[in-house]
Amino acid sequence: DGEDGFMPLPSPSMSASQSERRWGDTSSYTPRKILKSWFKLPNGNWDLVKILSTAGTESVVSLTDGKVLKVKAEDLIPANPDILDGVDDLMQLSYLNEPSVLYDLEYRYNQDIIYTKAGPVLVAINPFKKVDLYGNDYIEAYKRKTIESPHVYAITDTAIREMIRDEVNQSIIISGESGAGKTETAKIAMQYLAALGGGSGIEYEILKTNPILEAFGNAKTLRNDNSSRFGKLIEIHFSETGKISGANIQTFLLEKSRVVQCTEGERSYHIFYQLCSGAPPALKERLNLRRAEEYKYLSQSSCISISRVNDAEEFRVVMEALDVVHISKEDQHSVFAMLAAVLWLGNVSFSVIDNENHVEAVEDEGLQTVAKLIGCEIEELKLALSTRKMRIGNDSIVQKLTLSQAIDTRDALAKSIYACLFEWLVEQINNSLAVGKRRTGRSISILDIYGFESFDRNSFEQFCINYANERLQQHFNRHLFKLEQEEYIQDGIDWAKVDFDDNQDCLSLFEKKPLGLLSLLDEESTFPNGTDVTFANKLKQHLAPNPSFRGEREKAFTVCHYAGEVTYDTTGFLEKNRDLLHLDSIQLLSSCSCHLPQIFASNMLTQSGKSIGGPLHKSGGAESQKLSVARKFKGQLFQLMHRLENTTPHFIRCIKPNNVQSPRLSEQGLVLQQLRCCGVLEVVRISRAGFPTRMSHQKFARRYGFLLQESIASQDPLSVSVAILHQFNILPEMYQVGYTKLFFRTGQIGKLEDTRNRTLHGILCVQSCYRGHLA
Ligand code: AOV
Ligand code: MG
Repeated sequence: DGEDGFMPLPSPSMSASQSERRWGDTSSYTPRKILKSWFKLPNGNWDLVKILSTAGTESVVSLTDGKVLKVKAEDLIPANPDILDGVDDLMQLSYLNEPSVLYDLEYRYNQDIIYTKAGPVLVAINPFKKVDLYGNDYIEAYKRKTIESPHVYAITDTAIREMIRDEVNQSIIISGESGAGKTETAKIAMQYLAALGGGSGIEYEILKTNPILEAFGNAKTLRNDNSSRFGKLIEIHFSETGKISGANIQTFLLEKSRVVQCTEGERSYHIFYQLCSGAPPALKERLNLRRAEEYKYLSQSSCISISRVNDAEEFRVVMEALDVVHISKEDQHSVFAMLAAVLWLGNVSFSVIDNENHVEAVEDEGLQTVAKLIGCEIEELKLALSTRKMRIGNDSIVQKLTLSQAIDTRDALAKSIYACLFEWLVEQINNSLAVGKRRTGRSISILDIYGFESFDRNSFEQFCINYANERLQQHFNRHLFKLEQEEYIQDGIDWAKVDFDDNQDCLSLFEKKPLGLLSLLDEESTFPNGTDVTFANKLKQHLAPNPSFRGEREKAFTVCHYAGEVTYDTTGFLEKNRDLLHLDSIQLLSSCSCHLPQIFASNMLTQSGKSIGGPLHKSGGAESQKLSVARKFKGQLFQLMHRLENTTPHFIRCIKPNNVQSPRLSEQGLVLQQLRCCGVLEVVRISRAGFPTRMSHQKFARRYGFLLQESIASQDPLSVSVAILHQFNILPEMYQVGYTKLFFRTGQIGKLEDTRNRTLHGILCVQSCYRGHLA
């Protein structure tokens, strides 16, 4: 209070919305003394107004366009003095309120400064154009610390230093809505790591995994022309000397429905279009490749090309990258053959053969080419697509399929081949990246998953994606709010608690057993008679009291996510969650003469714990039994969180300034909504009041003790620590001494580190000079 020397006035009643003011320093605000204020215009935008006079509860203000207006004093929100325009860190703002934060971010964004710190979090606003902030000169400058401006390079540099200093693994966790810039940010971080930790050549391989994974795992959606349709954690390993020694990539739930079906205006995976337009003539001929337009899977969404993207050129890049990560030419050829097989499968058609509407696959170019590409007899393929072996009692019978059953079978085969291909490719890449056998156990992991999505129509894929984001948000909350504050209280330092939006309610809605979204989905998926309708009804019946849940008309339901409400349509939920591939299809793949289909089949069988010779199935379906998709995904996410818990996290929040992917356009409402829901503003408030750096007494004494100029009586860590603090003139308000740790405000430990490094460097120089002299 009174940080500007003004007498605090009684708080005005909450008239500007609660959240606009919630963390604003309203109590120290008096419109009479401050000339500039924020006033919300009828169009919802904030205007920086001048206060001309104030009488009672009313003020006369002049708007930026010159108009003069009489307004309620309580509708004015304090603006910061000009000297604080465009500060690097939102923590430095005297008045921390929504319009001031927006103004700061926009002020910087308009000068192409897209990065800003929000306390410990890096905020990155997508420029949607090339900005001159990257490359070797910048990397060098951040390495030498001649630039201080917030940057992905700076946060990555901190991660490297802390990994070495604290001997703790680090993680860089990137979040934000779809299209906000996570994948680009992850690549920028990798670029910096490669530049600093490079030398062995493995860093080059690591960078080349990006074009490969993007080609096979990214696609154009309505939100983002290069949207990641899988989650990725890349763990980069370091040697004792701080050099990259290898890496490992873990991927999460690829959206496989996209292979056979996508919304109007979206595309399937980039690699298909790249292959069709970029394959050299010989390859084209071997795969019997056509133009993308001629494949049903690619033409159905009326979107073949992306503006400013040259698929043929991208294909060249991918082929080169495959060489770099040591995928042999033969394997590459097999990969392309699988892709072509998927495309041709989509063109397989069926004709009705009897009056019970049973069908048979038409023996045309499509069917023939698929058989050739995967290496099986045409007749076998035809059978696998048109019939199903069933076991009833002790008898095995063959059932013919109807058109819709046959199409489902065909599409399921195409999806499985693609998903297996993706997994196999990641495995090959990992084999190649695992060269550094002498592991030190030190690593930096970068997490880039699919961002929160809300479309007009949301299905099972959005359900999984948004659930993952909900988990990640909790990790963020835990670290920045819960753990932070718990630590202060535990260590007995003065601290007033800050509230934050917890998303536990929403997570429980998903995870509670037995009455949560995931459990109910699994339960309904195992009922032979379960349908999307019975599933939706069950949700409404059991989850209605949960504040994060709302039943909708017909088959829909709404979840209140931390990032907003999303209404899901349950159509296809059960089937996508079961994700069954008929045993006939698996058997077909295992009998193929090409090696990839065989590998895929055996992987599928291991996952479902079945062997081919074993019994087929109970009556109903000869399908492989395995974990449901949701269950498996939940398991993966728990494992991921567990891994991240053992690292020091560094958070980057990407913000999407507009919904049309265009440069220079920043919509206040959209930016604000993202800042609000992810808690960035509360983080700033905590950090401003808090002590982000901490070190145990022992560690502090050990690390800086040798810098003491005078010897002290007691050698216990606390006494040594206090002596160091005195010698370096660290002001009392800049630190607190806890029971076990020392807590510092931002920037304090930096001074000590600099002195330590300089001193150590001096000692090393002296030693080597001395040795040189002796020799
Ligand atoms: P996302 O990863 O957050 O979305 P991307 O990283 O794919 O978003 O970014 C979307 C697009 O924004 C990119 O293709 C670039 O055109 C542009 N972009 C983002 N960051 C930058 C930058 N630093 N400089 C220049 N352009 C940028 V999703 O994967 O959809 O959640 O599932
Ligand atoms: Mg992405």
